[in-house]
Amino acid sequence: KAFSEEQEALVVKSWNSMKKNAGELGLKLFLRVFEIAPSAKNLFSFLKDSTVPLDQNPKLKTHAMIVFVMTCESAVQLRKSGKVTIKDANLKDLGATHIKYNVVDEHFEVVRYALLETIKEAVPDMWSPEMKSAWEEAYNQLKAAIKSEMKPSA
Ligand code: HEM
Ligand code: ISQ
Repeated sequence: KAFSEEQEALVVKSWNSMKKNAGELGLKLFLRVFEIAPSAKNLFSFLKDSTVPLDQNPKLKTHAMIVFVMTCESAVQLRKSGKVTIKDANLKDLGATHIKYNVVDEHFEVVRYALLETIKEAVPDMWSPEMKSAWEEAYNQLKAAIKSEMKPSA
């Protein structure tokens, strides 16, 4: 099914309203992920051996923000061309990174769920089933693009 202009608008509109709080949202996204899957903390090199509290970790907020931004960009691409394309070299790096850190399917489910919950709590007045499925579709297509590059290297 095609990604519509309305769906793109729902994603972009909610992100525009959220991005001023991007740091706080990023922290929330991480906390939500670790609430559901505590062991996922060990995947992140900057968290595994860190002695600073999560909310003071400088890398955490920027890392989480990337997930929001990339999902939002996916929505724009989906509407424009019907597919998600990430610049070739970057996509290969992304695939390689996620393979290297042993990210599996279940993790993608956890992050999708946590992302949607975080958005819902950030923009409760805007939230709707349509908004949910727009973000979900953008995320799923982005996930598919990353996973297509997550082939074990020979
Ligand atoms: C690294 C995005 C899903 C765990 C990264 C990086 C980006 C990114 C941009 C940095 C790339 C690099 O350092 O080369 C995304 C997006 C996702 C996604 C857009 C979903 C569509 C996941 C999932 C997990 C995960 C499901 C597992 C919980 C990691 C880890 C790193 C990483 C462990 C390396 C962090 C480090 O430097 O220690 N991700 N990611 N990612 N991601 Fe993801
Ligand atoms: C996946 N990859 C990189 C950073 C992330 C931050 C929060 C949730 C998932 C992530």
